[in-house]
Amino acid sequence: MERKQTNLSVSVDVTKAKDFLAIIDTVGPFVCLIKTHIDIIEDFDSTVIDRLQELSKKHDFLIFEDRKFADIGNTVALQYSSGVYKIASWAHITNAHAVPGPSIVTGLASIGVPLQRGLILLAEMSSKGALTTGSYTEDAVRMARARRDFVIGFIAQHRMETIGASEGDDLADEDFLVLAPGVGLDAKGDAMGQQYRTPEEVVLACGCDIIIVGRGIYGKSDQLNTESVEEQAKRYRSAGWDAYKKRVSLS
Ligand code: UP6
Repeated sequence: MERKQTNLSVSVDVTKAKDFLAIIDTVGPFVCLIKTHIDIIEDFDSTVIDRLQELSKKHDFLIFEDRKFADIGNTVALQYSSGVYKIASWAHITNAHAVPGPSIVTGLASIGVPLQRGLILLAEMSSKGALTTGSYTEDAVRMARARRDFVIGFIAQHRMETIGASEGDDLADEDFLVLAPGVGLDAKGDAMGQQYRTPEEVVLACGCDIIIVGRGIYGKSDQLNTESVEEQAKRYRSAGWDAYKKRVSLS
């Protein structure tokens, strides 16, 4: 983030490998992290991963597969390491729901720790009516605290620092990242319950570190317009980074 002066992560939710790679090559210079949903690509094969890894080196960004694992430890370890996608072999970061309890982290860590991967826990979701509130969020933070060798942060809508802490907890060296999806400068939501807030709201007012932006960057049209994608990536990058600099200067 510091090296590239950006806290923007672009979520590349498109179904054709050509568009997927074209968007990544266009936004690459402006992001710290590319977020993928690899299982929505219709013409997937292993060359997509080869190219993604080349682009990660070319543009100096990390790869975050938004797999949202949610099963028992043994199953998630298999889903993470094996199958068509072999996520652990190429995604620097992946994420998991806290629903199954600490065993999901144990299962994923058995694969991810030896490969020096990082895990993000979903502590709060952006969608309307999400059940990720109150004691659920607190327990997700406690699960992360118990595995700081692997869990590097949260998907959330607020800073998580003091959440779920008990008196006497040593939080001095705690520095979890908070990644916020549901970020948009032009829309307030979509027709399927997504809710958007501005970079200023999530980073400056709520203390999140990274903004995750999908359709705000590349729109909904079937025709990819890389000039407009580049323009939007620059716009979100400066909105996110300005808010981050303001927050850091206040703290
Ligand atoms: N995402 C959310 N909200 C969450 C967790 N994840 O929107 O709480 C993911 C979605 C999508 C992206 O799966 O890939 O972030 C948001 O895309 P959008 O900016 O186009 O709405």
